[in-house]
Amino acid sequence: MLSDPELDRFRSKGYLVPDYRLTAETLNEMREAYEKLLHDNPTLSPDFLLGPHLENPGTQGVKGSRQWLEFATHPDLMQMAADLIGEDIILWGTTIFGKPAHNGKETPWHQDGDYYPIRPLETLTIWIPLDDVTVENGPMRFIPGSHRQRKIFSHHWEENSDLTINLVCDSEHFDENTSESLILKAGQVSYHDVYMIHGSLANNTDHRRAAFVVRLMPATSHYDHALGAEIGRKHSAHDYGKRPLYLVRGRDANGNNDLSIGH
Ligand SMILES: O=C(O)CCC(=O)C(=O)O
Repeated sequence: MLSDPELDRFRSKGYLVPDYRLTAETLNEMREAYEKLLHDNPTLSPDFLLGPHLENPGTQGVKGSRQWLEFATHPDLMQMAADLIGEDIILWGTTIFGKPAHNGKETPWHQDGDYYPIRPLETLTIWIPLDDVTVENGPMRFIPGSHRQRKIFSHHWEENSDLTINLVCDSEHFDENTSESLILKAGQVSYHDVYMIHGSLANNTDHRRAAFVVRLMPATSHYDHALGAEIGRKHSAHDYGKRPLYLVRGRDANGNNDLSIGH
């Protein structure tokens, strides 16, 4: 599905907004599912909802639905993912960054991979806005090319309740002035590499900017649940020892992925 120039762009910049948009029908289904998710989880902050595709609630206690697994594995999205990371694919996570109107929190500059128990470290993220993204309502911002060294740079912990996550990439590793913002229509999608430095500003507008995020890894890598549990104990992070893996395409090419844990 992806053209050669699109593949080249992904390799050189570390992210790609393909020439593609989900249908209005799919988008409406996602928006309805999101309303239901918010309704079913009234006590949780919509800024960061972990694992909406899971029916067994994790540490955050999100009451999710399998419908999100269906959205995440939409055949077009999977085909583009296969063009980028190969035919063997495991889905290991989803999140919704809801950025509600008026007080949608900032996501500070970071790389995704810092805590991931995946060796070799690989993950392709699909970022799917449910609302139009404008300059004002907290678009994703990428530092193009920051993925090229295949390195996780140093991060520090910032205790600040106005942030969606608290691990922040140290500023000496990038120049914010080189950042590119994703101004997208709802239903467009973006793919980014695990080493990409990225973030998004707060949303103080009258309009929500929710985005559904899908984490995929090439099944040539190993999602190590034991390492995930260790990381989880150290950082009280996000169920990494119990995450169910979904082989969504091809085979477990690595051979060590446990596809039974957490289901
Ligand atoms: O949606 C956002 O504002 C942040 C998303 C993000 O950091 C990610 O998808 O890795």
